[in-house]
Amino acid sequence: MEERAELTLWRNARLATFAGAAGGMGLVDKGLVAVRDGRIVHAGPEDAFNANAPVAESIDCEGRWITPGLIDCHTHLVHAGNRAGEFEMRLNGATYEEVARAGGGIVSSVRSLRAASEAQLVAETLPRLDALIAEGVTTVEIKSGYGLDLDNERKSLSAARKLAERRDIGIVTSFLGAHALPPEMNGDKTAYIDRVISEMLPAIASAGLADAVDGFCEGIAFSPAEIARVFEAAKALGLPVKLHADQLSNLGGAALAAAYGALSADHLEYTDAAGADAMARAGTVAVILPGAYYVIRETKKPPVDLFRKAGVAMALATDCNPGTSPLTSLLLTMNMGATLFSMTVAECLAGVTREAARALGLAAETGTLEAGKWADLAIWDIESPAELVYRLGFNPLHSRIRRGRLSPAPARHDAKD
Ligand code: DI6
Ligand code: FE
Repeated sequence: MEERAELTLWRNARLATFAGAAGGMGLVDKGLVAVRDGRIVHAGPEDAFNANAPVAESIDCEGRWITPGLIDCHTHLVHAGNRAGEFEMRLNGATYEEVARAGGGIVSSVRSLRAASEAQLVAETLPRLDALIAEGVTTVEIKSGYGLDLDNERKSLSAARKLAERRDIGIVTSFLGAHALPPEMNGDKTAYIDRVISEMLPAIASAGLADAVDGFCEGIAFSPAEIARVFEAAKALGLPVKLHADQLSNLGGAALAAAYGALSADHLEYTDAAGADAMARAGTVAVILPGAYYVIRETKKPPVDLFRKAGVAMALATDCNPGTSPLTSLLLTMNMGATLFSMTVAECLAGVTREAARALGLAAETGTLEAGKWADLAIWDIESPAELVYRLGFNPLHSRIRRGRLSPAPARHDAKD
């Protein structure tokens, strides 16, 4: 008889699988998740499951809800120091653009990151990562973009990769060399983009440090033509692209991202109908980032209704960064998505699971409870999925399973272990 690896069962659970018809949560009342070798073999009604292998362990979930492990698909988690001072400037009336033009903003985080060692970056980032993990996050995307030269971008992405050795979590990296112009380039954006394309990107790609290439298309950052050059170079290296698009103005970033078949276009407050249609045709996910909208007191909302009408998938992410979104809670992010942008409970939850996986090109591996995918689960002490979106500042996570294994809860604020 064929030897089969043993099964682990989570039974007597209610499931939000996010499988099946788009838009639905795939709810199952008396559900069971069966796992073998870290992958789901069944996620559905308990009575539709026949164990075809020895059961190593059977866990009674006592009616708790199981969702896919949460996915934060847009973060700048690796950074050094903080910008609370700038926050105070903005409280006194300065705008994000004014702060940036006065030499603050991204460039001040560049100074701090360049001064930090890789080990310091890892140590500084662990408490932020632990805050995400404590809410059931099993996959996190982390961008570079505060190094802005080869050595420092490499250090930043390498620190991101190292986090996966320190915690039980999936880390996906994006090279964001085209985030801001470093001061040593003296305003020469063309020369900097030359450097990104010919020096930084090839070295980072050949070191395997980037899973995707990102850019910031904005008046205070790079033009569509400059971003297009970066995307051409990424394409030539076989790397998928994504874009910070239409955050502060409409430069046609969403359509540009779509033209390159981007995995996602992110922010999108100023995206118009043409941009949304282009994204729909390309299958580019709209990553909505309410933390940044909230912190910079933006008043123009991302066109959620246009995305719905056009059939653009929507994800939600923290955009955790020291300037515009010092946010390390996907639960709060969902509440903001609902309260600020009128996203539904199903949209918010799909936005941090199924659609977030899609935004990272990981839809075949994670993001739903479906046979064949990694057994990345979050188990919750709640009575309905809406509770995950409804509360502010309360964390009902019961346990977190990654690749079929119960993860120990991280020691909060302990970066030294
Ligand atoms: N858009 C943002 O919101 C962040 N980066 C970006 O391209 C801001 C990053 C920062 O201010 O440090
Ligand atoms: Fe961002």
